[in-house]
Amino acid sequence: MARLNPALPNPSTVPFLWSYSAIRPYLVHAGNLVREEQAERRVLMLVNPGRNAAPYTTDTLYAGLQLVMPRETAPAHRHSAFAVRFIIEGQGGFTAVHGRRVAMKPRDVLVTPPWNWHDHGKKGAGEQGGDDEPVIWLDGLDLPEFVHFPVHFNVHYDQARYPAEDVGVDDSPIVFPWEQVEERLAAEPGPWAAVPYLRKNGAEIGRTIGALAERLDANASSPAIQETASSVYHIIEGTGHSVIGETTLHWKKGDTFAVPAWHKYQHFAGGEQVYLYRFHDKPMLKALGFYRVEGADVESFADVW
Ligand code: 1HN
Repeated sequence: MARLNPALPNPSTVPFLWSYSAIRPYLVHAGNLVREEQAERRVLMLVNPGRNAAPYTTDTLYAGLQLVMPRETAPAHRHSAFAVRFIIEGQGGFTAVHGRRVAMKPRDVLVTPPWNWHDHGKKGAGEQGGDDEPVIWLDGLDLPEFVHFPVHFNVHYDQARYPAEDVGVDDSPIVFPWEQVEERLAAEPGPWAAVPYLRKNGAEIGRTIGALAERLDANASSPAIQETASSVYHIIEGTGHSVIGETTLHWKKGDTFAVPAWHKYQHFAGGEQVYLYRFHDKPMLKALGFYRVEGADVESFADVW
């Protein structure tokens, strides 16, 4: 009974940082080792040492780095899981989502809604906009939920690519161009600002997962927050550190870190401007009635009939 009714949230995952410069060589090595036909998706899973098993980056969120080599196709499939992708590096990457192909530009965010056919590719040297380098992005998926709800479906399309037409970034609801996000952040007052990625109708990008971008001016800090949501953060630009519970994580551009539920967290920028990308499980927690944040009136969490 006590185990089922703890006094406080008790996530198993721990605050943890994956250094881009430390893990990128393994991903690039996998690009040469694991052939296109051997892997449906070539991903370096960011497995939290607190659980030591995929798909847990936090207890409710999966994060991983995905790599596509020039002229490759990560073949078309569709699944119940939702995905949000932050493009880290590489020119000439593209993703086709349910019949519409869009460019994957560094710093843009792209969404793959549930049950949409999707395949990813990358143009090679000699193709317009392509070169010999891989494209690399950060995937965020709601995969841990399907451990509790074992109802996940994944099907393969019978060809590598689902038929798709090219669509401009401005005409696609699944792309969030960085230039627009940067402008919105610049328009916010104060040394710390956060702007959410939202659908045109104002809804969160996913039923399970939401995302936002944050700006911290040089030497600024974010407000300290303790909430039942967990998050994955990625450093778009700058250096600094975060205090998460009892842990301090120092970060720089390209790094990714996990913030488990109910660990008080706060970010501190170094001597230059910082941009952070974050995805979190707040939409799911709110839908289920599990969202709670320290400092709010606890009586407001009573579901009074
Ligand atoms: C998946 O389907 C994708 O569709 C990315 O790009 C990462 C990690 C584990 C299982 C399925 C994708 C994934 C994945």
